[in-house]
Amino acid sequence: MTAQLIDLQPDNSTLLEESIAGLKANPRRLPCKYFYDAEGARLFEQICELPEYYPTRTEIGILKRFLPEMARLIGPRARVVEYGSGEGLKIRLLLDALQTPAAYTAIDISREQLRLAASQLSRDYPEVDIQPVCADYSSALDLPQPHHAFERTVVFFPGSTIGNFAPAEAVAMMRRFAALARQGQQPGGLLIGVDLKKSRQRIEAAYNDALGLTAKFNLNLLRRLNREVGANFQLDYWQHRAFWNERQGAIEMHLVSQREQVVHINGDSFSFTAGDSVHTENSFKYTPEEFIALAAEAGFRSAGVWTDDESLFSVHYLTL
Ligand code: AVI
Repeated sequence: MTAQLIDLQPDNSTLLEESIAGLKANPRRLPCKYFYDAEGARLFEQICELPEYYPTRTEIGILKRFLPEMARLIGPRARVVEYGSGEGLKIRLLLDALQTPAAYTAIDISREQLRLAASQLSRDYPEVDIQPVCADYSSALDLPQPHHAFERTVVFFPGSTIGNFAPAEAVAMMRRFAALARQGQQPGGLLIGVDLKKSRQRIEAAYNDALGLTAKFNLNLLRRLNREVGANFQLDYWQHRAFWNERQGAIEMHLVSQREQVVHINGDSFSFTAGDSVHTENSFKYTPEEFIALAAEAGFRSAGVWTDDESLFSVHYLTL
């Protein structure tokens, strides 16, 4: 049976309002969740394949190696809720490892990609209740209850997307995960991928790839604002910049104005001089200890941490 998509996707007025508020703020910013229109989602998939972008392949390696152990800790008849399900590749590894998974709720902001991934999963896992929900998950969501009985709820948040939230927002989000993980007959947990701190050189290379795909991904945000809310950004007047901010423990992505210019969006005008920047993304990295301390603020305790041989990436299982 094809899974019925629940559409809670915000409309363009939210994109417009949040972008204008961000461009009026000091320092100027644009929300990174808006990277993922159809083109942005496609570019992100390509970034994940790049030799410099180590997180995806390293996390998949950790999952393939340690999932039997993770699945034992999770237990049988789980309902899995994934935030930012994307192409739906990692969930297959998890569903294959779990003992009789009951339900899978996939939440993503990219509607078409979600629809496709959910229909393929419904075909390949007919015994699992697949529930696609198209939504911006950065604030609280009313999720559907599964049709199948389940024992515990496990939140799956791979890819180090938690790093795209500032630490205080990450704690607020994990508090919502904790509330969700309490649903079911038994307390559940959070299986989460977290990128590790490492050399500046290695991190900066991952966000400044030789093919320029990350630059395209960053600039695509301006293309989206032009198309969807009638902005008039000249793409060749902007340049991608990504650097490691040691004090923050985050890689920062910016779009830097290459000249003096005025941009119009829906009756508002924004003036930029050469060198002015718009902050588009943070990607926080944590040591295992730092992340365990952060998760503790949300009520979680560590039940296991797995890393690769080079200590590039970590996967945590946290319980209540
Ligand atoms: C989705 N997120 C974890 C990616 C990251 O690494 O922060 C997004 C990304 N930005 C640039 N490259 C990839």
